[in-house]
Amino acid sequence: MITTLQRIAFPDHRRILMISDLHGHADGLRHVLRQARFGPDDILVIVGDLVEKGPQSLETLRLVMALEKECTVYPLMGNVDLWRLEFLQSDDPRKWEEMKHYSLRAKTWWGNSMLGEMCAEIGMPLTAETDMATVFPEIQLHFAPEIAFLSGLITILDTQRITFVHGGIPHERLDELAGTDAYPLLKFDDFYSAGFSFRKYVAVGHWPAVLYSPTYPDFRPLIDRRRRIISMDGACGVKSEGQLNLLILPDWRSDDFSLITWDGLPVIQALDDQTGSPAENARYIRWNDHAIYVQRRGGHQSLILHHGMPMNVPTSCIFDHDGVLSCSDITDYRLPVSAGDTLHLILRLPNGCYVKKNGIAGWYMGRYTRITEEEPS
Ligand SMILES: [Mn+2]
Repeated sequence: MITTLQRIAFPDHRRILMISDLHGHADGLRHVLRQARFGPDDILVIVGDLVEKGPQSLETLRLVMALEKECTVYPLMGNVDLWRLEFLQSDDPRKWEEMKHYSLRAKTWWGNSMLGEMCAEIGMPLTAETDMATVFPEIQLHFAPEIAFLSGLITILDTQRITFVHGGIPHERLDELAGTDAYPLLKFDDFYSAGFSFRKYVAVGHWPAVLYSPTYPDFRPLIDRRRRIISMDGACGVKSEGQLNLLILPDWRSDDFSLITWDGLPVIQALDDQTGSPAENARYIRWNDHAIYVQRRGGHQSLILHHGMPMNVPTSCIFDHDGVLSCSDITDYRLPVSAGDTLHLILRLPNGCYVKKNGIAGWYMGRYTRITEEEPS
């Protein structure tokens, strides 16, 4: 797939809404758009990765296709979207088998897969025994509109003050990038750490912004006004505590970002005040640096060493990662909380709760009341 570049000028006096990495969360997208009162007067840019890692890949595609008909929507290609498109357009039986095996495993990770949803819809549920040579032509026929939609997704959207691309760009000479292989721009891992500065804002998804957090885990978009980078992936679908980040500008000339989020977690209300621990002392184990040594394993909590530093973590966070004892994303940061605060519940231990407050994860040890019920598991 080659890089496609679309240049447009946003009209005056219209809100610009941007979001990325929907990853099969149609309900979450509906929720944030409803919260924002999104309508035909607004502009919505979806910065890639619409499908997989969530329960509603097909529904998400169709929701965006329907929105496109009624509103001004610019959906961009993500690396996962391209991966799916290449499968759906392939005539190579080995690729079909590869996708079948991936999708069967994805079902155990995320409860569903786009291929699984497609097979279910045409009445041929995906199992290890599924004959892809039979199923595949049916899929190509039945899902022709979705395939056409995916193949029309653009790589770079360039506007007056913001350039949108799923992964990142190595420089701002966009005409030179147009026509080159799109994959490096879609799967530009750890883009912010590459250190670039730009004249226009470069707005990306792909790499969860929480991985850039220097201290405690912050799931909100990273907005660097000096280097002009907006990194908005809230890790929805990738992490259980991830969220969709809908960033809103009142007008294309404005720098006044506002944020609406969705994470689907149960909501609680704090009944006690809690003093926060010093942010600079917080330890945050993240997935690209999560090897640990277990010093004392307990029923609920375990004492571990991470880079030689002791830390108490929930025992349920410890797992075997290809033979290396590891810990899923966790911090020891204690959030500053006031009685009455709304918190999103991630994990409950006998002595406290791991929660998110305004997009930041940490511990709350006080009492609380339940506002919304946990989803039945
Ligand atoms: Mn991606």
